[in-house]
Amino acid sequence: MRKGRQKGVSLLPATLFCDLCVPGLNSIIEEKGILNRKVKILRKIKSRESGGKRGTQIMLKFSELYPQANEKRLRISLDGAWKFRFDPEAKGGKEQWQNGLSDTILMPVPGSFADMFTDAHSRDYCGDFWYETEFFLPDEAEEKEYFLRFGSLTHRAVVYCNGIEVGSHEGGFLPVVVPISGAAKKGERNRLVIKLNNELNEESLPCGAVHQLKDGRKLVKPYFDFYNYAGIHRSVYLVSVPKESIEDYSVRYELEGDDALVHYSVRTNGTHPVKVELRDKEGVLVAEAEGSTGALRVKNAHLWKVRNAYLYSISILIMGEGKLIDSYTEEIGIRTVKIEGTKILLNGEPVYLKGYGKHEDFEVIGRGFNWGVAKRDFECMKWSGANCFRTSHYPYADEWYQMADEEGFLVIDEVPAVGMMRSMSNFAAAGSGSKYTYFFEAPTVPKLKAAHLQAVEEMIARDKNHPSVIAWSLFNEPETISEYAREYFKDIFDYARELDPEGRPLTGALEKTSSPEKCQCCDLCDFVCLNRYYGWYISGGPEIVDAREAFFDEMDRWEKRGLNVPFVFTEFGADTLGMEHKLPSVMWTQEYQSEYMELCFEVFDRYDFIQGELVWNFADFQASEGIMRVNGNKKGVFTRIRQPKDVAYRLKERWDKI
Ligand code: GCB
Repeated sequence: MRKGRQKGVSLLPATLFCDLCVPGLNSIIEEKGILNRKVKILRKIKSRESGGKRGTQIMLKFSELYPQANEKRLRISLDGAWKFRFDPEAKGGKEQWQNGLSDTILMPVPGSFADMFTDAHSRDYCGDFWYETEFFLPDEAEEKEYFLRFGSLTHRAVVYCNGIEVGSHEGGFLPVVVPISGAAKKGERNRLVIKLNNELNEESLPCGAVHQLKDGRKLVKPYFDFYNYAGIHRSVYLVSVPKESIEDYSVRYELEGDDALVHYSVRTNGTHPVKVELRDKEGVLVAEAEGSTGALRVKNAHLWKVRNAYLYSISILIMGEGKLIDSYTEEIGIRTVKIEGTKILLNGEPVYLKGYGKHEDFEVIGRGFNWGVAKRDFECMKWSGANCFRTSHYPYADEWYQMADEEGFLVIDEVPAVGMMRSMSNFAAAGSGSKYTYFFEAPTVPKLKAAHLQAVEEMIARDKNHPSVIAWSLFNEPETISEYAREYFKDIFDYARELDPEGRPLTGALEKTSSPEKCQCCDLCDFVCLNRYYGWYISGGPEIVDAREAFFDEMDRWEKRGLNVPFVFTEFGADTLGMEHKLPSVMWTQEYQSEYMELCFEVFDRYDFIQGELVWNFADFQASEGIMRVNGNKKGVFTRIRQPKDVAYRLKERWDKI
């Protein structure tokens, strides 16, 4: 065993954690091998039926269930001020910083480090950086398994407990769960050190590059249009679960007249029987069943509806010798999602999506999760009459989905597959269709694809039980017109279809080069999402009349292609400075943003197959510096501090009526 490796956990080798989703994944980099291997793994784990007609219970090594405290489980927050240190020379490993950091500063967790600083070098730091804190491991009487659960670690991390490596993870937008039972000491304070890295490359998601500056510093060059915030962005929990525990569950719904069937499937790591109970909002038991798979019949079911959510709570119990061994309780909503022809059906009723593409982005905290900001965002979205948002361009913190469940919001959940075009200004290239590279032909693709499959798997594992999640978005604006792209995405879509127990619709956001004539991937999508900027990147200002023509022309061509699926605009927008006014309008003014929207509305209202409009963006957000951006992207309907621009009132007027 290598020095520093966790003792007594030979069953949990170091590779285990990077290979968290599919054991051995990281070592499989030969492209063809990846999917075959994954499919094989799926077959293996299919032995436990998911209780649904489609979908497989995902066999992540560690439970993705959101941590909770109850009579059998412990959940202790480690959020607060941690120690922090940059490591520009990448000497931390050699100097054994995992045993404790010196010369540290304080850094809030959760939060991005960038905007905490007042100097540019620190803000724009690129490379390794370290965090440290301590935690006390209670000496519980019962034998337990102990884990640390990070909502995310951006973009890659190695976790050490008392100097021992307990896990590592690639990908900055999904939970990282590491076992610490073998490394942490009960009844004592334990040292937790994490090495992070925020570099971008073409083998992991999102894509980008690193540029060497003349003074020796590294500068990150995202191939996407949002600031490359990094750090510990989400809450960190110390978790204990009984030795025999509930690892995962999934649900799927069937409506039968006024009743509903909740098909469930539970995965435990033991042999004791499982019991499932369903309670209504008042806490009244409405159905119960025994067995790790089964169905609960709910008489006169209250359905989870758009902006009118009804949540039941599902309790899963493992019982043994008349005693409770483990339990897990969560809120779920009974609803179905289906695509039929050009309609999106929720509980069998057509729904038109109104809302936003968003970002996790705010002053000072960057991409750090904050309940107050999330609350304000939901209030602003509700005020404007919205019912939906896309988690552009990565899965958000768990708590966003919990709030969406509660508020009856529909979520298009997106993997961090963004920047898949080798360009520093993708957003502009994408809008005009001017730049184009055969990204999926590169030698980096096999590794990238492995990372992509892993992210899809982790996202579906984490979010599958949220009623708010109505669809999975598997990409944002990649090249989709080559045969390579088709081959690449076919595998990604097939894999996602296998994984979701509910078989939710799959989609991805297409940029303009993905035209009706050339796109090779739109038929993989259950509904097509378009990002279009006619009147902004194309024919803006005085040329808006040409934009109108071109926009109608493209939509006529989509109609001709006859895909017979719903289309949703996942992006349309115009940069607008919150203080700028001009009569008559010019680009960047409030007046122009409103005129631009009228053009879009005219197009949306003409075609029946258009079933949704998600404006880009909910709020102004930080992006990399450049001549295209004025201290960030200003396409927000709200300013970065969440105050409405003029156009917000126009959207409200329109959406309140739809
Ligand atoms: C896009 C991208 C988005 C950008 C947006 C823009 O097409 O998907 O990430 O921020 O355009 O504002 O240019």
